[in-house]
Amino acid sequence: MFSPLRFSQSFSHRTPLQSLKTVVFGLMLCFWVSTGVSAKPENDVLKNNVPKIDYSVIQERNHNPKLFTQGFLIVKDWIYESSGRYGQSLLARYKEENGEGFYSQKLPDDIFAEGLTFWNNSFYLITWRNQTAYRYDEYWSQKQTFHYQGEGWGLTHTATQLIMSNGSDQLQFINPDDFSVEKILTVTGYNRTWDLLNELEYHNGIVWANRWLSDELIAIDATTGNVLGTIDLTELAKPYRKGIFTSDKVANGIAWSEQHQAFWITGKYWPKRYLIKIPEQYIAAQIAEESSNE
Ligand SMILES: [Ca+2]
Repeated sequence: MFSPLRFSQSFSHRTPLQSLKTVVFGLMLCFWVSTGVSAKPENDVLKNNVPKIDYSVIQERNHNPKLFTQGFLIVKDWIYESSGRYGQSLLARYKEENGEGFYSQKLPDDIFAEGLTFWNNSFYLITWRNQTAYRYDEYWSQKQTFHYQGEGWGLTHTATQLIMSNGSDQLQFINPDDFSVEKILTVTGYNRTWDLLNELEYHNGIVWANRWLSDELIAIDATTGNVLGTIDLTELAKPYRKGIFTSDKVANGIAWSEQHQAFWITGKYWPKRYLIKIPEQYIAAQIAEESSNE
């Protein structure tokens, strides 16, 4: 938008009255333009109505910047991660509190590791395009292999099922015994598309999801697929994105900390992880119970 001051200066050879008229006209034009811009179509208003979930960072810790974080979770005070890319994929673990005790186990070169979760004393790992999932015991000894259709992106679990994303707007609920798809939930709400769902974390009736290439964390009702709200991680991600559109260094990784009653979040190649506190209503279990009673 132009400046009324600069506009009047460019006509400085005119009389003071003419210049005043020019300034007044410029100000009116500015007002009209700004009013016009703020009058948004109804759909845009609806988009903006997605509830924004506030958060505060209560701790900050170093994160291994070599990890292309795909799976991110906590088991018994240890953070577990799966790191992606062909030829570089691995499983890693370290202490939640201080990052000490770092240990990693390389995966075969032809595997692009994606989501990781822990259910019934077993780790489950999915792969991007290998259409293969692996079950490991708690010491990462491989115990079982499964095959599935499509791509594998994020993985988490409820008490009875694994939940898997595949880059679309759908969540697949999977039987951990045979990896069969038992239910598919489409994520909907606010007239928006919620595709590119990536890393996941289930807690008390809500599936939390990163969206690829976005710094937006989504809260999804695990019973209905309705979006409950979003957390904007732009401020935390900004130093790593450096304003450049890139598929690297995006926010990816959310892990529930039972000890802190908060979520650790991180991103691909991020040198930091952050413990964020969110409002109690999104931590308690009422949302899923209310939904399932409807
Ligand atoms: Ca997770």
